[in-house]
Amino acid sequence: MEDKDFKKKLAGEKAAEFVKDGMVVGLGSGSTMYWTIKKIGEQVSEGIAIQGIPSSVQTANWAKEFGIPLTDFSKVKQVDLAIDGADEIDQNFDLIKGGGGSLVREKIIDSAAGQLIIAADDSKLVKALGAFPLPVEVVPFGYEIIKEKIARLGSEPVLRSQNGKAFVTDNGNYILDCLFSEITDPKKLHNLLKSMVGVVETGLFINMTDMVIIGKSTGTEILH
Ligand code: ABF
Repeated sequence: MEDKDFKKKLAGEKAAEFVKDGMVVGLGSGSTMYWTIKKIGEQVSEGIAIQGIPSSVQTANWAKEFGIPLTDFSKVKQVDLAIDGADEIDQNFDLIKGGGGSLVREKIIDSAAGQLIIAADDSKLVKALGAFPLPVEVVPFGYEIIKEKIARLGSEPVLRSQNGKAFVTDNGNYILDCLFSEITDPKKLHNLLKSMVGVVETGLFINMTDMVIIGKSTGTEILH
């Protein structure tokens, strides 16, 4: 296993330790979350009773594979704990997410959670957000107009593609990956983007994170 994957595994598995009997647990997406979901599956097989709310089709598939009972917002209105990954984490624990394309469902779940734990390898810690292109989910109709508007904010948005076609999210939308180099005021940028008609959500997760678990070569570090 590569060093980075090992760190993801450490962080992901550590996060699962915060899952307790009776909880409704928001299940994030991405390769770090694979390890969290697998570990929670082991806890379920040992007898703890939890219900998971998956943030992507991939996560739902992993949860089913590992025997985690799933629920949804037609049955529960509150999430006790959400565990999720990130693409960048700054010193205020503000995040860029959405590299995997699941930002809308992740944000709905993470916002509904009493506690949000982010698990990531140490490469995700940054001084300022922005080196990672900010994913912005947009309605396909007229996305060209939004692309122009975002470009005027000082970015070069790129329509995400997969196998030569536009990437389509679990919600049937497109993603514009917007490189801003350095995001000095994440809240202001998020508000500007959200005010554009056709923008569904941005990958800026501001003031939501309660705890960060970092996987390093030497073990895990918990940041509050
Ligand atoms: C999801 O998975 C995303 O929001 C983020 O893009 C990604 C994290 O990636 P990984 O855990 O695969 O490094 O949580």
